[in-house]
Order: sequence, then structure tokens, then C-alpha cells
Amino acid sequence: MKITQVEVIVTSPDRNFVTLKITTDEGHTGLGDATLNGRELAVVSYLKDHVAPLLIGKDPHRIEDAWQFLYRSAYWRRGPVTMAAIAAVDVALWDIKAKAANMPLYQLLGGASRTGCLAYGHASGKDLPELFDSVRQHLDQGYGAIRIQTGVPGLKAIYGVASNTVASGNVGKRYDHEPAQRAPLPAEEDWDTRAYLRHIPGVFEAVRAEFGPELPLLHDGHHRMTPIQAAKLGKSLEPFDMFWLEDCTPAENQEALRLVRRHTITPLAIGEVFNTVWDYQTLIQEQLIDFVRSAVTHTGGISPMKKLMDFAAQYQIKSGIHGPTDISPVGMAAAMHLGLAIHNFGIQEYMKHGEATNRVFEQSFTFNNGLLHPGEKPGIGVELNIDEAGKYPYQTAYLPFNRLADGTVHDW
Ligand code: CS2
Ligand code: MG
Repeated sequence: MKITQVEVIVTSPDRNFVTLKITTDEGHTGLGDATLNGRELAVVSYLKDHVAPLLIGKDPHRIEDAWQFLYRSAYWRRGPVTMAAIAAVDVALWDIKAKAANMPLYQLLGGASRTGCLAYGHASGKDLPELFDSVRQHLDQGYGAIRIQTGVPGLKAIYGVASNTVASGNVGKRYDHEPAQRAPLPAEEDWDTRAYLRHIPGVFEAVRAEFGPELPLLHDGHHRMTPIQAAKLGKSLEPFDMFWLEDCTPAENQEALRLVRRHTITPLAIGEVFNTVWDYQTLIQEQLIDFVRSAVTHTGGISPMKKLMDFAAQYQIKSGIHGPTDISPVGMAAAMHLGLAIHNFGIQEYMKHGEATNRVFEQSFTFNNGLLHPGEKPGIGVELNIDEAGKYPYQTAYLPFNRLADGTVHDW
């Protein structure tokens, strides 16, 4: 079999998505997600200008060879743009291989290790009543685990809280609880770590009092704390039996987690901004985290994610694969196949895509009793409807950023 066509499709149904489509001389097609939220067109160029010409005429079955060639022959290694591009090729080739084998991808990864993948959703509200409503809505939709984000008194806009639930002063239109904004310039939000640290333990106390001890609860700190602040938060959340505290410190410094770990038994998750196994070397070997947050889309695809999770398994570290709506249905499907197959699956983030997105990407996954399953279609189980995709041209979009009260830029 030979690769005959490589296309990069940009579409913006509810938000921007970049999809790679590889076609073979035997008529098989494979899809890969290459969406890098807020920097989408950089990956489009990387794929179109630098990767597509290298793939034409190659054997699509040689996935490992293609991966190593793209990673090593570029000379320049790692980074989100490079790794999103390589991921798209890797997933598209796995899609083709599984279609050629007439099997759903998870069968090629070792078969199912479970009946489905436990998913968590995002509940948020500017205050407790709104938050409780949001939690109830998620429980009604069948979610069995819930991430909790709230407004902080004194702050106008905050990560994870939909714009229609926060006070005015917010720029741009938001989609559900999603931070990306289609606007020519990034929106500015405000931040105060001390106010946040004072507020959050009370929120979890109230949520436990309202919803009981069993519901797995998660929280995302979005890289905003220093190590000692993160340690303080982790410690103060211990009575509420967290499933995890995510991205408590900026992810660049793996050693920060040593300090956090020394002070708290709250489980830690990190890695949505990582893109290779090297970003986890210290974290995994020293058992400084409990969950790996990488997205298949941003970490080079199924092949390196399987290796990363096998490495993590030796240390009883589990998966918590990134799955907000900026991961396209193609990237979500890849995550579900991997999650179903690996032994050390932990949880899968799952934010529902909008209707327009679901018309562009025809999908075969199911969500029943809180469990995601990728379905039994050969391949990854997603096809792109090109007519629908063509209705939604690219729109400039940026993630917001934070400033402190004195104007200093802070991690968002
Ligand atoms: C987040 C994301 O899902 C998460 O945990 O931290 O929503 C993140 O803000 C976006 O993926 C950024 O593109
Ligand atoms: Mg996060």
C-alpha cells in the first residue's frame, strides 16, 4: 500500500480544528487531529509545507518508521507545533492500519481492558448555587466524575467559568465553559492567588456537604501557584478526598512537584502542555504525580502515548488524557481507543462538542453510564464530512491571559 494524497483541512464549526487526511492507493483514508488551540495555522504550515511532501509514495503500514523519521529527520525536536503535526500523521496511519485490518483501533493496541472509559465533565459557576446547578446537570447527563471550578470573590473573570456566569468586563464570546475566544486579540482576565487560596477549600467543603462523599471530584489550578502555594492548597483539600488536583504549578519545572509532594497526599495530575516523554522523566521516575494529562493530539500520537503510559505503569501512575473541546473528535476518538486498551487507564476528560462540530465529524463513540466507548467501526471511528467542514472557515482565536491587580502578567 502507498500514500497517494495528504490533505490538511481547517474548519471552525464551534471553534477551529485542524485535521490531517491521508489517502492510499487502495482507497483507505485515515484522519489525525492537529489542533493547537490559538496557534492552529502554525501546525497547518508545518504539515503542508514540511511534512506532506515527505509522505507521498510511502507505505502507510510503517507507522513506527514514519514517526521516527519525522521526529529525528527534522533535527529540531519536541515542541507543541512539531509534536501536534507528528501526532496527526501517527493517528491517521493507525486509522488506516486498523481499517485495513477491518478492526477498531483498540483491538490493534491489545484489545479492551475494560468495558468503557470513566469520563469527567466540567462543572462551573460564578457562585455556589450556580455551581451546584452545573454539577446536577452533569449528573443528569450521566457523568460519574466532575471537575469543579468557581468564580473567586473579587475577581471578574476566571478560568473554567463560562462568560455568561461571570460578572461583566469579560471580552469576546465563549463557548460553554471553554476558554478559547474567537476574537482578533486575546481577552484579559484578572488573578489573585491569595484570594483564590482562601476561597477554594470552602467550595469543596460545600460540594461534599451537598453531593456526598462518593462522587469523584477534580480541580484544575491551571499553572497559577508557586510550589509552596500549591502545597498549601493540596493540604487544605485533603479532607475532601480529591480525585486529583491538576496543574498546580507551571509545568515547565518538574522539580517543583517534589516540594508539593512532600507536603500533601492530594493526588496530582499534570501534563496537558507537555509533548514528549522527556517532560515526564523526573515526574514519573520519582513518582511525583499520579496522573499523566497529555493529549494524544499534542504528544506525538498513539505510538508515543502508548510508550509513555507503559513507562508510567511501572510506577502505578495512570492516564488522565486531556479532552477539552479544543481536542477534535478525531483526537478524542484516538484517546478513547488508547484508554480502552491500556491497563493503567485512570480517567478521561470529556467535554461535549457542539452540534455543528458533530455534523462535521461523524463519530461512532458512545457515552453510557458515565463510560466512553470508541465503538466498533474499523479504524478510529470518525469520518470528516467535507461539505459540512467547508461551511466554517477559520476564525482568528486566542486563549485569554491574566494580569495581577498591579498589571503584572501572570500564568493563565
Ligand atoms: C484545560 C483546558 O481541559 C483542561 O484541563 O486546562 O481547557 C485548557 O485550558 C485548554 O485546553 C487550552 O487550550
Ligand atoms: Mg487543565
